[in-house]
Amino acid sequence: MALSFVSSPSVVSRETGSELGGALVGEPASGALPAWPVQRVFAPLLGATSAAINETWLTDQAVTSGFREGISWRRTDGLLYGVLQLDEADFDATRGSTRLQAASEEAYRRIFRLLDAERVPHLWRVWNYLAAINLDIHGLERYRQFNVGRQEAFLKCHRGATGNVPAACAIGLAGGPLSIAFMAGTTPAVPLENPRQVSAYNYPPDYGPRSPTFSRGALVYPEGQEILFISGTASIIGHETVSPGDVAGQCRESMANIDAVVVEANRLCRSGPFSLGELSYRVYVRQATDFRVIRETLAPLIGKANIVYVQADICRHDLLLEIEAMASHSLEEA
Ligand code: 3EB
Repeated sequence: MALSFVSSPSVVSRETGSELGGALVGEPASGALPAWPVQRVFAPLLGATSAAINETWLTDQAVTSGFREGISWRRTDGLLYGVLQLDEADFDATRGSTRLQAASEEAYRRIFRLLDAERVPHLWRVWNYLAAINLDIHGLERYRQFNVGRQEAFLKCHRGATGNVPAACAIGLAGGPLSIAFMAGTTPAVPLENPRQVSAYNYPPDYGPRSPTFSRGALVYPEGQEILFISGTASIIGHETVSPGDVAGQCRESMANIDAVVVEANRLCRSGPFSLGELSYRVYVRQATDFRVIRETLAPLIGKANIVYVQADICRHDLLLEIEAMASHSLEEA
């Protein structure tokens, strides 16, 4: 298949020429990073046999790389993967904007400029990480500050902030810079929404002055292939958190939401239907003490799928976990 995804416990640094980019998730012992764009997700792995895992996108197409706008990127003819880190301390808070808001807006503006320059206009999937995501500071929770900056960039760059927006996750880490990885393509994504949930871009102002700019999932089309990205998914129905304080209940609601996005995907997909058992999952767990209950509750719902558990913060105080997932089908076999 043109684009594939591999997971390895070691810090792979020898290039084979087919790497596009990826993520290093966990708390690696060594600081050595591969030559391709890698997003560092510095957070404890739960239930893993290694301190860190390297997740890498491989391609059988020719790649070129670059560094521009502070973005480390690598691309094929049809798609581009990039990673950007911004230090909030490099930005000024103004009367109307916090440092994080300014950094978030700048990050997305840079991404859009790069995509314009590289003529890879369609943003497919974004992975957002920021420190202290639930901290209320300067009168607004940091996740909400991020949302203001992100939406502002979408609007100012004439991309619109509803409907045709990327699949995403936005996760809190203990520290570190604002870190954003993204995959974009020359062909449009088919955005997916969840009929059980209000679209995040239509959330009411109870969740902050600007709504989050993401879709619940996306179908994207590297050559000969269909990839399903399911955005970070939590225990939310309509726009409200359900089962606060009940971690098993939140597991079941999150999986019901993922199932609903898969049903939507199967209504619109070009390949055969996607199933929960074939997805690769990343589960963000707020409290490590909930890990066993979460693993036991998810096991019968997910089957023997590939699951990585990471301890990290979720964007609402009352959410105890968030689950993202993806799968790939070949269109030739369909
Ligand atoms: C939610 O459904 C949970 O701000 O990019 C999930 C996925 C969530 C992505 C984002 C936030 C984001 O609102 C939080």
